Amino acid sequence: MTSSSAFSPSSAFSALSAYGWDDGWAEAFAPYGAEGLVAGRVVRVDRGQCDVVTAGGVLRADTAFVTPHDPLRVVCTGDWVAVEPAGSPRYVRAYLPRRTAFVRSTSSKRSEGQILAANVDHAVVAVSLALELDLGRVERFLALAWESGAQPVVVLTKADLVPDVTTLSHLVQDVETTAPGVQVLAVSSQRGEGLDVLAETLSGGTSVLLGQSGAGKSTLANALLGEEIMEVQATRDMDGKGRHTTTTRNLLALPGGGVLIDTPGLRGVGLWDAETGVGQVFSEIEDLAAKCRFQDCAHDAEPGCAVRAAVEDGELPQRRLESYRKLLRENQWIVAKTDARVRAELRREWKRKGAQGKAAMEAKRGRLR
Ligand SMILES: Nc1nc2c(ncn2[C@@H]2O[C@H](COP(=O)(O)OP(=O)(O)OP(=O)(O)O)[C@@H](O)[C@H]2O)c(=O)[nH]1
Ligand SMILES: [Mg+2]
Ligand SMILES: [Zn+2]
Repeated sequence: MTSSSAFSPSSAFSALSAYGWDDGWAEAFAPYGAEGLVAGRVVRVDRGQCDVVTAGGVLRADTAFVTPHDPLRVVCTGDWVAVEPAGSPRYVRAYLPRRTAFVRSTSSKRSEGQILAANVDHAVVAVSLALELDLGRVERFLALAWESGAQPVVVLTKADLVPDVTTLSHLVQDVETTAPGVQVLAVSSQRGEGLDVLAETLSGGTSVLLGQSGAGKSTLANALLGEEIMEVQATRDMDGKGRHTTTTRNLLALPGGGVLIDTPGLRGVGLWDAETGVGQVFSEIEDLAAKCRFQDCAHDAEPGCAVRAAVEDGELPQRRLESYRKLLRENQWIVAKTDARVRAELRREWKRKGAQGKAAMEAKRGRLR
């Protein structure tokens, strides 16, 4: 972006609209504007500093005021901020209330959430076709995406590596059954297939690219941008333990409209309080569950269970039910680590189950005696 000398509120509006500025942001920013602060969007955060795109160009600013102890309230890529017009350092004074936020759990041992991107409309889950499809991982990314408030899109990358169209359409179908309500696209950044359809989908709003390291996110970003902006790794080992190429997040305006945020590959995608997200990923299971005889059916051994009936009919894959249970359990665990009330409820439940299990064991032993 070049800096403009003719700085006026209307030119500010048009310069920032390519970055997603709209009437809602203008309204939220108004009190800061009255204080003489400058509006901008964070394109990169880097150890206490961030780059902010403003109507007058990209500014570097200090984030000390917007780096509180709570990791979910730290300024991040995608935030709209109010920056001081001058100063050395120049400070980000506030960020505007977020519409959506993409949060993951940082590690399985700690209950800390990490915010990856803010104000995102589409979450693009990049899945490489160079590796065997891991539907469980796709479901995990989708749960996080739904929970964030963004609309997920699954992009199967490196389609040029799939030997024939029949195999490719089967792969797309497999992912489609795993992702109800989600658009699934196969693309090749190398050959260009599928890029126009994707560009169209992303043209309205802000999108974040998610996926494992090596999935081809940065290559895809470059292909959509039509220029080499993101650094791409030349070679890599296929086990996902390799060096992460993209180390900082970047936000860029797409030529066909829309804004794209590239992220470094996520080694672990821990859920972060994603019960609603999990429910949406497995919407067909939740629909079936509504038909179970008991409202609190655990789909184990209860009579009149519509979910188990669907598994027996082959209508619902067993893998899918197990995956659903696993993600729900994991999510309960995350929530339990953070919310004392839920934790207490779970403990009571475990005690009850433990007592039931013990009674059942004793009864069994009694019969054997
Ligand atoms: N054959 C083929 N290879 C691709 C395609 N897109 C990306 N690659 C290759 O996949 C490798 C990884 O690509 P990147 O774009 O760096 O992957 P990334 O998801 O950004 O990785 P991180 O930044 O580490 O998270 C590179 O060697 C790319 O050349 C494609 O469409 N076809
Ligand atoms: Mg990358
Ligand atoms: Zn049931």
